[in-house]
Amino acid sequence: MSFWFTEELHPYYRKGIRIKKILADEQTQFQHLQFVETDFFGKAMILDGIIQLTERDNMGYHEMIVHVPMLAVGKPKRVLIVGGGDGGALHQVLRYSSVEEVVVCELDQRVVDLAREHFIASFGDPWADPRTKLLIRDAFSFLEENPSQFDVIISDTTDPIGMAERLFSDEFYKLMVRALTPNGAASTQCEQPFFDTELIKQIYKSAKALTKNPAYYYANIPTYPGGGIGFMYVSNTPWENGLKTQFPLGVNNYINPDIHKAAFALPEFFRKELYG
Ligand code: SPD
Repeated sequence: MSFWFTEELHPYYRKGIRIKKILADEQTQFQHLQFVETDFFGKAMILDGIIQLTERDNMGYHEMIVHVPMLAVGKPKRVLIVGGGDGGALHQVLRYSSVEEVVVCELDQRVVDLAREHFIASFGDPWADPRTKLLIRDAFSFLEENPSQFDVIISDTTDPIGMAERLFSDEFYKLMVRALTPNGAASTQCEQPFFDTELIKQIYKSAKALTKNPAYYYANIPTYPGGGIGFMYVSNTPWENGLKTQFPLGVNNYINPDIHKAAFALPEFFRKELYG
């Protein structure tokens, strides 16, 4: 027997999916962690009542958050993933033969352990790749203490609630840009144009003060509020550089050259809000 799961991230908006079975349900040191089998979206991971990813629609999120900065840089060698304990972004990063090291800075070991078990069919075991270096710690303090240089930084976070709120602050963007190589690029989970306009404007302002070519782009993900989510591209290197780079070996299920370009086209109300 299946039942409805309803998510309420915003007090004025709800969405629901049907769940067949709860596969894991535990309170970790940091959060309420659930893995479920859904009716339509395959397995899903839910943190504190908010859907983080499903097997069926995560490709829009992970391919876009990873390939846009990676392709812009060309041949990235060192990559940092902030959060990302589910392994979806890591799986995409490892497709690049130029990558020598990927540091994943994830707060919650249980997310990694359970995602490794439940998402093996989708992501394989990217944690076993010798290029992967998992650090179980807070990414903010990691960046404070390690101004070391990464070619690409991917901020694959939860929503700006609780501990994650700092990862959407001007201070975090300063630390992140300090940790990028001069022509490196970052992409960050940057929420929903309808619901989070002011937050996105603030983040764009920070990114604009720190780099020459920031830009906002968007992907369709039915299980996120509003049916999709946006990303902030943060770099001195224009994102358009990536349009000339070949995709890495392996299969894309969301990104293609048209989507790559079109993702940066914004609806007029939001384009005006963001770029004036
Ligand atoms: N409102 C949901 C936002 C989820 C962002 N985090 C996704 C993590 C996938 N690796």
